[in-house]
Amino acid sequence: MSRGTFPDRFVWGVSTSAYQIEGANAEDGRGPSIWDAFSDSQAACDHYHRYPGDVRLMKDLGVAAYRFSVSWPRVLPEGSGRVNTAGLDFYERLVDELLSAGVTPYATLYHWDLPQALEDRGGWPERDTALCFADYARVVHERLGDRVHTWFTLNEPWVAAFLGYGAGVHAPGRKSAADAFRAAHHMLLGHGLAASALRSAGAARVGAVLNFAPVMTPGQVTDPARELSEEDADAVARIDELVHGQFLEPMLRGRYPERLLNVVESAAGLGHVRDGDLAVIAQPLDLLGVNYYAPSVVRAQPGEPADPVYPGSDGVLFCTVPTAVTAMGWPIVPGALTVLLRRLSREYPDQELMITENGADFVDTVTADGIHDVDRVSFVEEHLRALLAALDEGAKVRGYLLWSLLDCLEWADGYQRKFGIVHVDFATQRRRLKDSALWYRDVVRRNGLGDGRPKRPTLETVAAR
Ligand code: GBH
Repeated sequence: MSRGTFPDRFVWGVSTSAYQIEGANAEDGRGPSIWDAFSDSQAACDHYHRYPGDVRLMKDLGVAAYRFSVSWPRVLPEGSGRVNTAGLDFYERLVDELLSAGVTPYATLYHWDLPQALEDRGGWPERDTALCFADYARVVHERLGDRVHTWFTLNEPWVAAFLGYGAGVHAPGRKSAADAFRAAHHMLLGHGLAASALRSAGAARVGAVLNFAPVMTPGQVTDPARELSEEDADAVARIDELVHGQFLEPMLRGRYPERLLNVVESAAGLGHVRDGDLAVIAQPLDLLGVNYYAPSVVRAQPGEPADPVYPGSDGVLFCTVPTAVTAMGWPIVPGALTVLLRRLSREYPDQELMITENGADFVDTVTADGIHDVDRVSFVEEHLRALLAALDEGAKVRGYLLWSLLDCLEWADGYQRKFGIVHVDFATQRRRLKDSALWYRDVVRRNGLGDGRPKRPTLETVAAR
């Protein structure tokens, strides 16, 4: 059992993304993004105007790091070519504010808000978008590179490609497996080109952020060591390659998983994967960002048709499990984070990691005397214990960035989903710290958890029921 303290210099922070908090979508020369047309963001958190107050909140919380994203269409309204200096000015003001508050900025270059102009030219399924992305990375680094030392290229390319181009539930709402695979490859290529551009421009640390939903059977949710039938093992491996291997292997080993290539080929052909691309994609990564929310629970089910989110998933059934869930209905399985970090450490032993997102939406109890979100406190606490277990085993996890600082715009789900440790009243834009923010401040201050036991049933107690 771990003592509950984290390594020296462990980085505590919070994460957000541009489209989810900034608002001001038509201000100071920003061009439209694919999300403007897809969901009406209104003012979001009006962070574009309220960033000094938001930075003050971070300072009050005592966090060392803030991961935000840069809006591509704010910097390049047409996606390429003309630079909108007013857009860069905003990020410069934000970064300066952070630095003077003692908060280290971590910049993500792409958190899903593709300039609409590039979508009009074919979007990520077109190779040219990858080249434009590298140019954009250069432009942003040129302005901020003297002050921002940690850069993430992409956030969750799987989500952007497969929910955006494959299943059509995210912008730009296209529904084609071929487009999704082509988009994924071009995002990887864009990552590689941008990473090498950042590196040659002198960036200190370059990383990428992937979404991880450890794939397990219902039996493994309660007993991670459970042996699988051949059929279930195959179902797990196929989904794992699609969601994780498709990105991890090219980025970290310069290759695609063999079996996945067959799926890609039958959906999209392989003409878009050119000689030399994988070498470009496999840039050394200083930091792999790990976003973890929930596992994917599957088992083999002969005859089951493919899920549109997961091309080639015929014969795989996505299951619900009798664990506690968040308001989104996502199963709460902290132990899956330990399993995930153990696996990454085993397969990519030299790779430094950072938890770049973890958190949950719950229905908070809003009262005059405070905002009570005991479920969120329990969620984060249990995940931090799961992280400690992995750290004790030697996982190279350098920090934990909680999603999210603010209640914000949850993409296609709108404003009803609350992931913040700070409550936002969208009518007045008033911010109020939730109990979880006060609790997180103590964790950060102590660099560790108290002695309190988690309040929610753990994996073990679920198994025992
Ligand atoms: C993150 O994505 C985002 O980076 C962030 O912007 C967002 O606000 C946050 O999480 C909270 O959602 O088969 O369609 O049900 C999380 C992405 C969520 C990806 C769940 C896959 C299930 C796929 N993941 N999801 S689906």
